[in-house]
Amino acid sequence: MHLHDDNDETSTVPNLILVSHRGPVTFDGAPEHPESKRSGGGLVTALRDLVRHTEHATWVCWAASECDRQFAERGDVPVVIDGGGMCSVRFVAVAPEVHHPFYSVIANPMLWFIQHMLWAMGSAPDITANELQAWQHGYVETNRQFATAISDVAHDDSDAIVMIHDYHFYLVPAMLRANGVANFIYYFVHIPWPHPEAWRILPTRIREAIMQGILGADLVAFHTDRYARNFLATCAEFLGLDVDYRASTVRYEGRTVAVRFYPISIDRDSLAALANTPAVGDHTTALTMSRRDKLILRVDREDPSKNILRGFRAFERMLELHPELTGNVTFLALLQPTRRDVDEYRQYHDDIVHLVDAINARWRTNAWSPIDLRIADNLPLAVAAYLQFDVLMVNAVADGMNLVAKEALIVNECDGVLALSENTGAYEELGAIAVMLQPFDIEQQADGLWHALTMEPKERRMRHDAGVEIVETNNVAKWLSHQLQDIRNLRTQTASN
Ligand code: GDG
Repeated sequence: MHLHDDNDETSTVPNLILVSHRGPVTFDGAPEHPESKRSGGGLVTALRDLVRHTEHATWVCWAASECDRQFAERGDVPVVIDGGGMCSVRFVAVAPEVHHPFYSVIANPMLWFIQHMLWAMGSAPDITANELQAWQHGYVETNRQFATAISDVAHDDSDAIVMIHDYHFYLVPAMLRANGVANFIYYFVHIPWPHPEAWRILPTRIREAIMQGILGADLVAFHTDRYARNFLATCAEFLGLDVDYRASTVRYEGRTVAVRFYPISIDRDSLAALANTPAVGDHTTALTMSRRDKLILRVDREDPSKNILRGFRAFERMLELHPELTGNVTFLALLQPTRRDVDEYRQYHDDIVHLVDAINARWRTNAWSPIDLRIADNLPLAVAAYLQFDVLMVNAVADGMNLVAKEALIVNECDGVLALSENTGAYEELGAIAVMLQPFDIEQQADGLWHALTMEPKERRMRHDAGVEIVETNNVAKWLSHQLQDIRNLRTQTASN
């Protein structure tokens, strides 16, 4: 499988029906005087860029607030996207008793943990009546409600492309077909697709439903070649389907489903604009005062897939091996709270706080604490830290892409070195310029951090410049144009068959 080299513009994007769990905004207050709050995260940012290039987009998403739920009853809401463009948002008001099992039992942790291979399988997960009910009355029901909302939009615009994002809606493509939707259906999975064995955790009928659901799409895509191949292997393993690895297609119910990979990227201009704001300036000044000579940085959601505990242990091991670093290095960890309604995530948060307390208690001096842990949602602070890190640590157990690695390289002004897990999607593009980290090997990570921290200035600069060039070349516009070009080609093929 190869990416295309053509450089199609994204300016002629057909009408889109975008589907993601989180929408571009969420509203607070009364619907007559709503206050909009921009949603965060890499996925929403990339989709907002897509909307900017589209004549007309309807974005179908979850009604996250009371105000969103009231809008859901009134119809589509026009939303202006910063930097230009507009879309209509259609909120889907899923009742809390349906949304909770959908989101907090099945999507997270069950599917997320399977796809990032996080379960400690000797003891977890247990598939009990609770999980089976959460599947039926949470995941299946939420997918059904989304499929109804999407079908309404699609029936009014049969030329529009339906683009469904992430692991929340695996059943929707087949449901759309059952509803008679004839639009082109595109499914993009933002997280890893593991080898087929990983899916054996799920009962047969559930894993088959997931595969049959996704295969309702015309095109299924991932961030990397490896995930796409794993998906094809899963189709063969669980459904016994006829898979063509060379053409990267699978035959299903008389149709050919294309399977592709498009590595997501970032938008340099919007990051540069953010880096120039007064809020980032203030954080930059404060960080310059609080940090020591060397700055190691990590920016992550507080998610077990990000491997935060082993990262701290590796940092501590480096201090043991190189005590001369005492007082001279700061490990700044900016962690965003996430999924706190899931037991595994609350436990992970507690474990992080305890470990950092223990490491700081052991190593601190009167004037220095080695780890500066900040748990907050604060993007301007993250960007301020991007500007000045010496080493960025990304040691994820598994990560679909990891946008932080790309953002931090582009923004950094100190020839910062990327220490990057080999299990991230980003490693396929940036492995050549990064110091590789093996996510389970704490000794190796300690050595890797040390190597990155003590690299000669000339080599730092060379690696950094090469990394920036890679990210600038494989930018978000290219990510979008490759997908749209393939969709155009596949639609033409489908029409002529
Ligand atoms: C999933 C996949 C895939 C950082 N601090 C704050 C904040 N950020 C932004 C970053 C970045 C985004 O959050 C994180 O994106 P990542 O890609 O690193 O990680 P996930 O959130 O796990 O994203 C991942 C991605 O989807 C896209 O496909 O790359 O593999 O797991 O853009 O700048 N955002 C806010 N506050 C912060 O404090 N709002």
